[in-house]
Amino acid sequence: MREPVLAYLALGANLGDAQATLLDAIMAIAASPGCRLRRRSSLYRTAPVDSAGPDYINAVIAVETTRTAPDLLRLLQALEVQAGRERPYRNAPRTLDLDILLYGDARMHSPQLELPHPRMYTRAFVLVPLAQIAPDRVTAAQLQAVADQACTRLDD
Ligand code: A4P
Ligand code: MG
Repeated sequence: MREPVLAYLALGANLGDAQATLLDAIMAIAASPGCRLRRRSSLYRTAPVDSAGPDYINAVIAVETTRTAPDLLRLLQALEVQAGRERPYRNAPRTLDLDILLYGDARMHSPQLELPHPRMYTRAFVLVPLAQIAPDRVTAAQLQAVADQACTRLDD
């Protein structure tokens, strides 16, 4: 049995009932073999960054997992497909996007998987919910750098 690793996952959606889709996805991840949900942020309403369409709903969760990082990504991609995800073009509006932000302290640089997620530090929709559940993983300066991006915490 592999040692469990603490991974941080980002969830985003801006088509359909985005809030319900995110909550369903969190439950599906929590129920998946080799995954244990440790923390979940609030849901946030966020303005699209480098993307079009309606506002997004975003959240971040911490998952303790015995899956390898590539295997965790395969699970997330299967859940995206189940939620009706289509990929007409990069950054297209989507019913569900699931990204791995951090996998322990792992660093990986393949086209299939980059860790830490290469764009996480430029995005309030990632940093604000991540700071809520893991304040030690985000600095005040990093939050300050994205303070101009609209990111509103929803009651939940
Ligand atoms: N990939 C590489 N590294 C990773 C990783 N750490 N986690 C590869 C997940 N996937 C990773 O992803 C494209 C490829 O990235 C995959 O084949 C995977 O092997 P994708 O999900 O098919 O396509 P995408 O979502 O268009 O690209 P990506 O890179 O996920 O987009 P971003 O950069 O995450 O941006 N604005 C707001 N407010 N909220 C959002 O959630 N999301 C995006 C997507 C843009 N603007 C947004 C939001
Ligand atoms: Mg993605």
